[in-house]
Amino acid sequence: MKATNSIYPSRTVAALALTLACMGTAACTKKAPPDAPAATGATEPQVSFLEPADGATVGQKFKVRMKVEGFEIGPLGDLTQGKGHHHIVVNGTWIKDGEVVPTDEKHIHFGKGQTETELELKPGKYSLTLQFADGAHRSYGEKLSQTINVTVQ
Ligand SMILES: [Cu+2]
Repeated sequence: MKATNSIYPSRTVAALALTLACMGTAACTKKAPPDAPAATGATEPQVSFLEPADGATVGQKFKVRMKVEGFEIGPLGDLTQGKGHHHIVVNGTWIKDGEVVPTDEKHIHFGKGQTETELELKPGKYSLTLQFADGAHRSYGEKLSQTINVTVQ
């Protein structure tokens, strides 16, 4: 015997259908799980801009946040391999492994171990390169760099 549904008022059936539809929608729009941690052992050392995002449009004064993974922030003069400090290169490029990062308007050193700063730039398009280098400002090369582009308004 079947058709026991017929004993329910049609409104209940409609409500049930709606519930199922909602569940379906919820399942479809469910956010992807956050990035799983790297499953392959040790993380490759790397640097990255936490802020601004690549391609971002920012004001003439904007905050920059820098991150290093696998290497440590160290004081100037500490030449331990794997330690160093951040640099930002404005409209330049990463510095070859072992070369000293210049000190000029385009190359900003964060020798106090800063991981945050505020930049002030005139309106225009810029590339910003984050470059990690040791306690004597000797670059750790391209692998410890990241370049992003921003538009300053
Ligand atoms: Cu430096």
